[in-house]
Amino acid sequence: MNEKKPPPEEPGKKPGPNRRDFLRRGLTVGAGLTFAGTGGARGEQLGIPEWSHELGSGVTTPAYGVPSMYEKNVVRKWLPWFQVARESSVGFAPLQHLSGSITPNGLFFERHHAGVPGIDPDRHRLVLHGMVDRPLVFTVEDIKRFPSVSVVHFIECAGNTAMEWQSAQANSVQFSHGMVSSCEWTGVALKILLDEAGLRTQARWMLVESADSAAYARSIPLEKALDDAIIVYAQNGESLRPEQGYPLRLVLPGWEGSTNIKWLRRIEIGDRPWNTREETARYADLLEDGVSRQFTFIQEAKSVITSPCPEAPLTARGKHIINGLAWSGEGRIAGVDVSFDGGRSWRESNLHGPVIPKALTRFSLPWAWNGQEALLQSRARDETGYVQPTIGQLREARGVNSIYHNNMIMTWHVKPDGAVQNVQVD
Ligand SMILES: Nc1nc2c(c(=O)[nH]1)N[C@H]1C(S)=C(S)[C@@H](COP(=O)(O)O)O[C@H]1N2
Ligand SMILES: [Mo]
Repeated sequence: MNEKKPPPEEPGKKPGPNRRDFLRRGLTVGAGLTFAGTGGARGEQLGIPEWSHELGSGVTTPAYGVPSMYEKNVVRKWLPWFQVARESSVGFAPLQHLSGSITPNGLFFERHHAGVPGIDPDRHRLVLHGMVDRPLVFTVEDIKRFPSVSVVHFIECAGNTAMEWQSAQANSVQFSHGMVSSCEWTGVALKILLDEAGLRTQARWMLVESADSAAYARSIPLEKALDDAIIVYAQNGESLRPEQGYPLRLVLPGWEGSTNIKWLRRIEIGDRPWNTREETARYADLLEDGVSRQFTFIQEAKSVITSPCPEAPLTARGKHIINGLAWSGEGRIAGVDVSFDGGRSWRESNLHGPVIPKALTRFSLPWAWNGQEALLQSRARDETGYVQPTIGQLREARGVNSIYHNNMIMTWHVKPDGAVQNVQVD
């Protein structure tokens, strides 16, 4: 399959001798030009680069394309001291390198509680049982025969930005916010499968369980299951990646990452939550007074500036575009305000459409930077009227024992030399 055969000549498209001569002459002229760099300070001699006078490599090898060799630093990263065992691991998405609002599949953040199982789709089954009239077993092929939907949604781990509850920690947008990503998901509305099985009248909750070795599981109110839950098999046009749940995954738009069960094998319908290990020992918010908030499913509005940021400092004075990402688990982003003075004054940024509910939305604002210090912040608002809180407001409401659901306004301190540092302003 991967033998290198030259592609057949296309007679109609072959450049004639005249065109070639012209190109050669054009390049020779270009070769002597002196270029002023963006800073204007340093001129650069540009010769004819080797790629302009050598044949390229024919059709792409490897057959599944990979990014340019010059993009090798655009990768997921993990922290050596933070959950890198096979029992529990996190890979953070490089938000500072991304454009637009879709995360490429190979850069989607990953969070596993028992590693990535290597599931053979032909041997995988999805069981739907419990308080239903007709228990059902689906193959992956069965699922693909139902009418499908393709929708763009973010997934964010409830633990994204967890390190910042007590003080500024991660001097990196990849580590402070890289547990959010967004894809176009393709699959079947869960409601269709539930209708097929027939819900009993007492049915209120469902248990969703994984085929990984941890049998990772969560309880989900049926209201959500019947609203916009999807059983997905594809992301951004191709089958789910193993690390995103191949071959079947539950997507609950706008709800905390941990409810989006990967490698989904079982749905049980019942009349109350199961209180799984994930619900009792992991995904609860402990408040200052000892009360533990359970089933805090929604990822509320949040935003972060991804350029500039600690990984992308300002390298020259003059015109810049501040840009970043905003999202809300409640619906559409209505607006994102940007502050240069740590939240004392705000300017409205531009949203890059289409603004899709429960999806990442890119925002930007031009900025002339002349070496002045700044405390850069972004503040998202969503269509429900909710406004992203400050860390002070969050601590007042939830104390500092919390791990999850930190959607605070992030502050980047821009220094006179253009370096950017994570700081906290109440
Ligand atoms: N089966 C299974 N599903 C899972 C997990 C897991 O470890 N096992 N992790 C959950 C958590 S905590 C998050 S944040 C998301 C992460 O999804 P991703 O790895 O596709 O980014 O998957 C959720 N679904
Ligand atoms: Mo998570």
